[in-house]
Amino acid sequence: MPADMPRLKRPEGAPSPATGIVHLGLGAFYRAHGAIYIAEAMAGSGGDWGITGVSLMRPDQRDALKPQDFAYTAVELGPDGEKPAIITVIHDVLVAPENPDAVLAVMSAPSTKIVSLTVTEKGYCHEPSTGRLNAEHPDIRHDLENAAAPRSAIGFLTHALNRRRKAGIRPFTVLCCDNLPENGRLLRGLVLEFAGLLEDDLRRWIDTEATFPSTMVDRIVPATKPEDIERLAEKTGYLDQSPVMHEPFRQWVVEDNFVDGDRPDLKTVGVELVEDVTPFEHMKLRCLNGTHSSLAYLGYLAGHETIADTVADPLFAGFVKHLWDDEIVPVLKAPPGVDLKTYTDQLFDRYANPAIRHRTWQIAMDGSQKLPQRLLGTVAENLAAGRIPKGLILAIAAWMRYVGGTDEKGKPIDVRDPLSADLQALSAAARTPRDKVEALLSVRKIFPPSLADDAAFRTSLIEAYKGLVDKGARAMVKELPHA
Ligand code: CS2
Repeated sequence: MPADMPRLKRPEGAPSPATGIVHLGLGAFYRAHGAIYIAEAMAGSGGDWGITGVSLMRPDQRDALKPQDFAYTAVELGPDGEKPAIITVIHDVLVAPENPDAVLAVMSAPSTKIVSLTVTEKGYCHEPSTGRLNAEHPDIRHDLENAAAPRSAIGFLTHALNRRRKAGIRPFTVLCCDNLPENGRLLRGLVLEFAGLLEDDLRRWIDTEATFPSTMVDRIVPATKPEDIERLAEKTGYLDQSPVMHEPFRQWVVEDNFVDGDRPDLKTVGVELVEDVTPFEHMKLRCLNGTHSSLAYLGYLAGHETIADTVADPLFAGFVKHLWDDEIVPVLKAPPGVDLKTYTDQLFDRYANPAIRHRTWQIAMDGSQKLPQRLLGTVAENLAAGRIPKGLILAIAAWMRYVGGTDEKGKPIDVRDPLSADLQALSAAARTPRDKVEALLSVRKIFPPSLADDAAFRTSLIEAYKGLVDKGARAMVKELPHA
């Protein structure tokens, strides 16, 4: 790339609407999904729905985007090549630790109508197995004492809502866009729990006045790699330090429950506005994210770098179809108007897209926060129906092997998980495969007792884990039906 390559700039005449939305957690996913829908809704129907992004931890996004006036390129990676589009809907990015007051100020401005979030599963400071607030979490403890300088998403939401209440301003709608079951209801529960620890009146006000619509979000957005930046520069002739790469497919299902009905015109840009998101969320979390995690742990152990590489291996292609046909779909209720066979066939094609280099290692991150909603519910429902879902159980065993921190060649694995130190220590302290499985099953933040104590589940999990140690991931996948 030539050293004097011009930097991407906000195009002349791009509209600059006032901030109507504050988004917490400005990662690649939101910039390739929600932000694009909002930009299209405004282009078609107008409205002041400009976005102020907030990074809760690091300054990287702001530092990359600011010299570009917060414009960035979204690159669609489809079968007929790469299609870049310049997105200009974000007009400021704040870095919360640098100036938490500025974040609270924009969240409590009367023009802000929606606060949306993609802070990842661990950003909710909750217990994945129960959905309750982890009141012992250091950020939660800090935020209960520091109304003017919170750290967590829950702290920012509640303290900003409190500022609005005290100033006589209507609350904003809280729009959760993370892959959590009934994400709006869950987040509402967490905010109410936190508010209740502060002040009963605040809790009551949020309970009656604010809304937390649940959403189902879907688009595969692998992390941008340095070579993506280079390739894009060569193609476009400008340097974008923070483009996002995404597949053509997208879906957003949203409960139409906004404070005072105030929202962008989402319907005209393909957002499905429904009364109950739950069946859509279950379908997506279990069919997509559940198999994504299964392929990530088993694929990683088998030496595959990406999801596309993993399903290009016929053994794993058979495995994932077996998971859908025999273990996941039989215990799933289809959302209205959806044929699950068509849905999972399409999922397979999405995984197989060779342009999407989505690393198994990336998806393997934060498994302790993902397992319950992605895999454990489906396993429990199979067991209740008298079936042992051996494929999903093998995936859980692969997660256990993965968090042990050593791969099949004896090399260390870079395990990224908020519980990684505890999980690795538990695994290391146990001697036999049985002891290791039992030690990890005792982690109550992940495994509810009803599942951990199920004898058939335990036996099958120990068998699977032993098999992974003795024979390896590929051989174990091979032993399953259909594979
Ligand atoms: C993936 C998701 O990283 C992961 O855990 O399973 O990010 C997945 O790509 C998206 O949910 C797709 O909508």
